[in-house]
Amino acid sequence: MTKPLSISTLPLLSDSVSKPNYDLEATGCGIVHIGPGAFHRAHQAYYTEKALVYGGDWRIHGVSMRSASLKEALSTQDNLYALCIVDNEPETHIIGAIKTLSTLAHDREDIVAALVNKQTKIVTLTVTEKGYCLNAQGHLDTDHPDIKADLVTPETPVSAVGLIVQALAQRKQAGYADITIISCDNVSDNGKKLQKAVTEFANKTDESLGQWITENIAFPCTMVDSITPATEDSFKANVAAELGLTDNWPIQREAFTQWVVEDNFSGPRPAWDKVGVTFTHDVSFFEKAKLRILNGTHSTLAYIGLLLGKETVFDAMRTPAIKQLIQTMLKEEIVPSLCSDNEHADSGTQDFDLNAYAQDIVKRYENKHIRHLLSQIAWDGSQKIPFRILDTVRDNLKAKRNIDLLCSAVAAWCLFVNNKARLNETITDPLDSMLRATAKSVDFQAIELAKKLLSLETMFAELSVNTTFKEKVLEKVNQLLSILSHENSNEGQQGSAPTTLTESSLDSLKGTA
Ligand code: CS2
Repeated sequence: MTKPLSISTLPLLSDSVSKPNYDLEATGCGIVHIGPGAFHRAHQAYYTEKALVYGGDWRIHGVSMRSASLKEALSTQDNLYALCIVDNEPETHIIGAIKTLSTLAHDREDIVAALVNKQTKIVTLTVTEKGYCLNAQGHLDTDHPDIKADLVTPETPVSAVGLIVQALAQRKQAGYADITIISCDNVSDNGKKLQKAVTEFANKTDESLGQWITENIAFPCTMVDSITPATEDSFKANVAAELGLTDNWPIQREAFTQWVVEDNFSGPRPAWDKVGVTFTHDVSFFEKAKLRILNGTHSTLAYIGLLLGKETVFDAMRTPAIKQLIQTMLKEEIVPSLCSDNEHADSGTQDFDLNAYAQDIVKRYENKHIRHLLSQIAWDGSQKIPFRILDTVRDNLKAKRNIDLLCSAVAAWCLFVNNKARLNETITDPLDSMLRATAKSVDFQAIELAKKLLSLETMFAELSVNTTFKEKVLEKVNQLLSILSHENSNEGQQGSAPTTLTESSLDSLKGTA
């Protein structure tokens, strides 16, 4: 039987696998990470692993807010795991940066103790968009069930915001202000939004705590980037064959990785600057460019690709009509929304070549080694679309630029919701039951559903009453329906599946302005 990966089996690995190059047992924790999913393990933990070579007690205590599956999976392997770089030049790294894993339901006291510990100087978070419990205006959503519960019983929080406030209250008492709280999620102005959510929560329990947080605790903004598909069973089997050891939860990512962090810390940090992390005084332009160019087109690919029967980003990009749509969307609707952004003229971003950046991202989508499921990217659409698509729509409406393809992405999401509801399949989205009930209430009529979805204030904010935007999305729903019925009838005639689009199939979605 194959032995498990662990500290004692590390010497069995071949030299081609990189291993922790510091004293694993003697190195303590200095970071608490909330939400240790695949992205954290492939990104921040990777940078921290490299920085550990420069010394310091900077290992990570990972905290899962809900699921115990990671803690269970890695418990038999000393929390070590393989990170595989799947690209033209593959690499395998064993990451040892995560020293401890805890879950809120089982280890609440240990988690709070770790957050309050004097040695903890950094808290990082990857809790996804929904984990911030924000309303459409970017404030703490006090109607959110988790926030409501935490305001009633702040000593047993269930939200990340409530947990951070609980720990900061104790750090205030102890006089330990030297801690920096770093959001690593794809949320625009992520640090500022987290700071707002935390101080708004704190003010509701104790105003002096809110003030102490505002005056002492830094919440730098960040831009994080690396494409990290979820782990599938076939990948696990390949990793076991390569290592000669079992790993219950290896992870993979592309070779490209980037982390830009606002240089605003309340205390010390690992040697991240020596291992490729960029520190700058203003992250917002990087963040906005990445969210709109990468995540905006990713979500578009997901909803349009799934409608057209594609499975992965690679498959979708191999379809000329879809690739063309993405290129046009970048050139005519997304990149211009960033070029007119003069706010950041002094932040060294004037030289940023947005077109080259966009083309590099398109190339990354064409990485044949990555199997990135569109269904994974389609998760949580109600939470992602506002940051990825709607802010660009707002800027374009203001500047009287085209919004046709951005609205096509929103229209494709409406059809995606309708299809899932009709098939009675769960939608991975916090609004799942409401979305499906709405589709059912209109008898799965796509246009009627789109009208209802577009009036959701929580998702569309002021756009929920913007006639130009709403009419454009409805026009795109109609166009997509007619493209789909045309494709399906062709398919029927030829008796072949799945649909193969012609180059011009999606042409009608493009604007004419
Ligand atoms: C993707 C992102 O799943 C998704 O929604 O768009 O996770 C994307 O792969 C990363 O942001 C890339 O940095």
